[in-house]
Amino acid sequence: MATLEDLSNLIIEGKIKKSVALAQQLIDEGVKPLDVINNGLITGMTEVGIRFKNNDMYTPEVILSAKAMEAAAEVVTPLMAAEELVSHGTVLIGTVKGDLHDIGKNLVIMMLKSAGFTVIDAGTDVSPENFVKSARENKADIIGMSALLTTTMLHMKDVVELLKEEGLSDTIKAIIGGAPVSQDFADNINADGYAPDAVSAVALCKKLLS
Ligand code: B1M
Repeated sequence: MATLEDLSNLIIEGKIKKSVALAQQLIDEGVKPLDVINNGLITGMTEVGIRFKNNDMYTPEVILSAKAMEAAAEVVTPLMAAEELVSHGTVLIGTVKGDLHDIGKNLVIMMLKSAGFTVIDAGTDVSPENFVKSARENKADIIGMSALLTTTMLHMKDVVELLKEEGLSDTIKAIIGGAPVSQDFADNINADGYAPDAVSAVALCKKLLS
């Protein structure tokens, strides 16, 4: 019988087709979608993050793992809607202008979705204007910004300032994350919060909207 641990291992190995097939098999066998995400996909991707940090995995392997995770998540996420999760609020999330790194952002999205948030993925290379426009259009409660480059993280400040200029700072919170940013940086640019990882991002969004 297939297990969630088998799925985690397939994610770590970056086996895209097998991950999709096993996610479907687990669902067919009655495993809850949220369990597949939390204890299969995220467990696998968390291990990938640890191995990557320790130089036991390299970029191409991380990308394959992320692709496997995303493909398997596509099988599972629509079923979560069927479980009628009550939304905790709407988070618009994207990678900032000039930045194409999206593996971490996608992990944060998965975690937020599995925790019951409505998430709008603004994609990568998102300009400050588009962050604010899209947040307004989608009635987002929170804008989440991800940056992996020391050059692009500076655009986070532009989003915070634009929100203020447009009188939206009280209604739309701005939070940041990504390897080069920190709580100090968040304080400096007057962001409403910083999260070092995907799990903390969920806790932060819950705190801001409670
Ligand atoms: Co690039 N890259 N990269 N890269 N890349 C880094 C970031 C770098 C540190 C590598 C290095 O030099 N050691 C370096 C940045 C140096 C710097 O600015 N200090 C770098 C560089 C220089 C570049 C290019 C400029 C290289 C070049 O072309 N010369 C180029 C830039 C392209 C661009 O964006 N314009 C580039 C390109 C690429 C690839 C396309 C090859 C690929 C990205 C593929 C993709 O994302 N689809 C890539 C990758 C994979 C990396 C590394 C190796 C891995 C990043 C990653 O995915 N980590 C990275 C090296 C490193 O990080 N040590 C590197 C795994 C991921 C799970 O972690 O994204 O940190 P992370 O997300 C975490 C947390 O940070 C947090 O939660 C996540 C999960 O726990 N988090 C949030 C992230 N966003 C959050 C938002 C939140 C809350 C938490 O709230 C909103």
